Amino acid sequence: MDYSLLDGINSPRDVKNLRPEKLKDLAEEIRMKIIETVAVNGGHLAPNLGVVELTIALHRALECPKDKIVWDVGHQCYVHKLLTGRRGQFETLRQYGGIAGFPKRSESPHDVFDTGHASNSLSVALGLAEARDKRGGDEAITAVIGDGALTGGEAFEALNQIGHHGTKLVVILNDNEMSIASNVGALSHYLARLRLDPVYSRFREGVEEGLKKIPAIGEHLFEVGKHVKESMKALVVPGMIFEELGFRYIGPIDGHDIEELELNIRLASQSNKPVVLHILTKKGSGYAPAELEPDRFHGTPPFERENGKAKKGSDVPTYTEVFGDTVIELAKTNESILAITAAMPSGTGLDAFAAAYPERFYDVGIAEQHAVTFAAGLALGGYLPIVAIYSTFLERAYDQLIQDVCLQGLHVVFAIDRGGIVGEDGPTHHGAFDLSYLRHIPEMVVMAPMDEAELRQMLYTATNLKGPVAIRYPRSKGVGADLAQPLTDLPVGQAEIIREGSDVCLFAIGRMVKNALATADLLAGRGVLASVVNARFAKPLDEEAISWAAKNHELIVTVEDNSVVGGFGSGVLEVVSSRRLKREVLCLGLPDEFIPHGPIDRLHADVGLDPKGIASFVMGRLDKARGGVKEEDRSINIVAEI
Ligand SMILES: Cc1ncc(C[n+]2csc(CCOP(=O)(O)OP(=O)(O)O)c2C)c(N)n1
Repeated sequence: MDYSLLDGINSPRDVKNLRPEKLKDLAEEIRMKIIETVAVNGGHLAPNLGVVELTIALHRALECPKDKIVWDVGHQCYVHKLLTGRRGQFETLRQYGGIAGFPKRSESPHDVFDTGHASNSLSVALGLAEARDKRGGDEAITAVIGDGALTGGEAFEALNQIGHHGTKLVVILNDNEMSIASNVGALSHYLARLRLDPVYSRFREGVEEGLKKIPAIGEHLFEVGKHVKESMKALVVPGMIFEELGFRYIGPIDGHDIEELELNIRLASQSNKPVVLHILTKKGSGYAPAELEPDRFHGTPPFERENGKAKKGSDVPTYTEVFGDTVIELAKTNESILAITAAMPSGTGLDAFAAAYPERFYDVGIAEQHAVTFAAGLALGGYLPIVAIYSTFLERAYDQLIQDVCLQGLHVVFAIDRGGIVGEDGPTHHGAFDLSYLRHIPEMVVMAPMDEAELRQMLYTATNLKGPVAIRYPRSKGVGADLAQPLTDLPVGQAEIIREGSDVCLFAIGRMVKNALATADLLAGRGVLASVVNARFAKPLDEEAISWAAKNHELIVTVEDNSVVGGFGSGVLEVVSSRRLKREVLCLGLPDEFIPHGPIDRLHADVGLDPKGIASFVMGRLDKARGGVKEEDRSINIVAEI
């Protein structure tokens, strides 16, 4: 591929210096570069292909980094990265040690805010704009938000305050009618009407003149007064919702026309009021497979560039797939089951359920807080809601978990996908905290399966309990476990001893059980006999099993793919302390820092959660306890010893 134009872009200044007739070719080169790179590294393809022209226009119209662009979610920042001095590193996108797939302030002064979670760009932009005004600055502040992210409550909260203050800033509403899947909600219908009805556009200029011309009504209308006039205007003025909230509305305009975009961004930036610039784009634009399947190419693993086909992996199902299939199986016999997603039907595996039981499925938009409280209402009304949300996004709904579900002991099942390290999406997406933020909530039962077969049993068990239940599982293929076992209830709060030794007890939870078993093999090779316990429950903890471990081993080692602070291991320490068990405990988990992006196995190895790392921690601790320190003590993760 010829990248002669892109190769000359080292900063936004070079984009400005390009002759307008060259811009289409630049857009083409950018598209090719992104397709080529994402086909190898995986990443957010379709959102980026949709904003190529927008990003070029932004960097021509604005003076970055003095002017600020805040990208909502940030998954669409690849073009921005290419145009702001990171072209040379672009091939390292999302790779270990390479540039991130999201904006990172540490990477470039052009990245204004570290993002990954949706719907917060307007709040950030307002903060920046208010700070500018207080300081007496004159930089332009622009937020770019998708129609999907606009369904998030935080965005509404910010619109409300921006309109109140009338702060000068620009909101670019990138409307492609898609969240990850098709966008949902009443606002989305409103935007669709703006898109489609040419009457709106015709009336935009000089609406009052237009109204006056309506025979018999027009003239009269303007005498009746402002109130009626405004409500009539609402019928015909595009973007009236935004106008009513205190914004100027411009649009809808073609989001793939660089010249028109540039002109309108300049215009919007000159306004003294907040402006919503509504642009229409196509997700996946310029790459046929992504245009056809924007959902699949929203975030994609590596694929064949020529035809977009997925690269063949193993046939073992993912935890997500097993969850999706099991919910369908359970719903067949349990008619009270309803399923809820917050804008992630395929990501959570609920797309198959949605197809099988459309009337029992809810996509509430990017609205995790609402999803949880909505589930509380459904539970109150006699249904059994299963709320499937990624660990990292459920952080949004912490208050709702406590107040609206657990405080009232409601039977809501939380299927928490992407628990633990997730890989290339990095720190905004790692599910590092769920065991910590769930474990201390009264009433909550918290489980984590050691394999995909146990996930099925846990889901079944959860549907038979009475109060709030959470099951957290990782983003990965299963281990190839037998999925044909009949569904049976697991005894709540009971761990499972799966290997018995006499020196060390490895007390592991979730996918770390597999690593603990491999560690036990490594330790055996060094003459150390290890027991392995599959904890199953982070709450309630199996106190008897912990007592057994304390009585029969020199050392208890807890292993979890969760922050070591306040996690499962902390719970074990609490039991050891409250039962006065007098046994040394080594807690291994994710260290008290944000973990970068990279392959899951590599990141686990970095923090010592691979079998080699765990064995090394154990040997270090045993050697110390036994007198001679033979190995370097790498136990950075120890939070306490008893
Ligand atoms: C709080 C939160 N929930 C869910 C997600 C997952 N997510 C990432 S992008 C996205 C859809 C965004 O749609 P839109 O804003 O329209 O942007 P587009 O990808 O269409 O450009 C979702 C649901 C997230 N990043 N943050």
